[in-house]
Amino acid sequence: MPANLPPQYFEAEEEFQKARTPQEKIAAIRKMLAVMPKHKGTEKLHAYLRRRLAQLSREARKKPKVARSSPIDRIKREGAGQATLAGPPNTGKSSLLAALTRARPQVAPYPFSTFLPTPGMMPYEDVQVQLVDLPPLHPDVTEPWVYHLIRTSELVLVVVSLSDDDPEDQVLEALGLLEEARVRLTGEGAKPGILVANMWDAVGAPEKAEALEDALGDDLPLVCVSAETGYGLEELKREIFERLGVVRVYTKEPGHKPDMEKPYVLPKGSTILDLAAAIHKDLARNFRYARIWRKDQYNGLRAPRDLEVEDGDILEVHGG
Ligand SMILES: Nc1nc2c(ncn2[C@@H]2O[C@H](COP(=O)(O)OP(=O)(O)O)[C@@H](O)[C@H]2O)c(=O)[nH]1
Ligand SMILES: [Mg+2]
Repeated sequence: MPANLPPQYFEAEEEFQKARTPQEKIAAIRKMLAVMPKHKGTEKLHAYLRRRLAQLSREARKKPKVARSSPIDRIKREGAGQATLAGPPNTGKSSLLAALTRARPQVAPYPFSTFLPTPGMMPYEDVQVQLVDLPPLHPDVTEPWVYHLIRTSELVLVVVSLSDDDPEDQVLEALGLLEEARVRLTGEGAKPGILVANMWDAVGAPEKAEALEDALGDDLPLVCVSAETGYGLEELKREIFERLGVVRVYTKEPGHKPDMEKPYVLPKGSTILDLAAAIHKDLARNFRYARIWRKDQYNGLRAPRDLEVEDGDILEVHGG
């Protein structure tokens, strides 16, 4: 039996085709059902449209998928490792990021001027280290994502100010807040950290730095700097690289000079086989042997695959 559908039905069908949202589709189907004559010939179509309508209503009731973006999504890991800048308000964390990288975070003479994590790349010799500036640590206002970024970074720079009356108190408060957030920077098995005493140019800074060294020097390496004058920044860069726990390994092809431009950066404790895997996974599988050049020690010696590589090693890896 022919359905004999009226022209309004086909109009509604066209609206359905063009509809983008479940709501628009539902409206079009309701219209199709409303204008459709009801008789034996339209029974099946009617049932089909009712089913479709129920399905679309279910879809429409589901919560719309809003893209919830977290500040963490702003940080894409890059370089030889990641160090976070943590500490009380107004100690010069953002100023340090600006002094060590090309990033231009907001620097302000008042506290709580940093709201979002800001990454920057710090050049050190032939590698780059990612520094991440953060809002300050404070018992009431610090959001959980700040601690999350600290926890997942390789190194924490605890920045305090030598212009503060009591920098030691600043350190203890920061370490306490970090510990509450399950980030322990002192003691056995601690996460790598550096105590950065900024504002070396402030009046009375050397005396306060000495007191800090006496109180905490055994627990955390202390580096005194001034983001303003640049004092101590080279030492800080070196300390950052050293505390990241990585080594740079250079490679060479047989009969060629080594590539001293682009080192492979590997975690300390990596072996020659780990290096082979970093070069190419097939090379680790087909590993035959390697030759190693190490300052004052090896000069092209054949080395076993489980030899630990050291910073500055040059390796020639042979696969089969
Ligand atoms: N004298 C001096 N002032 C600094 C130094 N580093 C930062 N400041 C100032 O301290 C204030 C806070 O700096 P900022 O980087 O915003 O601190 P943050 O809140 O820890 O990010 C600003 O007015 C900076 O200009 C420094 O080494 N010496
Ligand atoms: Mg800041």
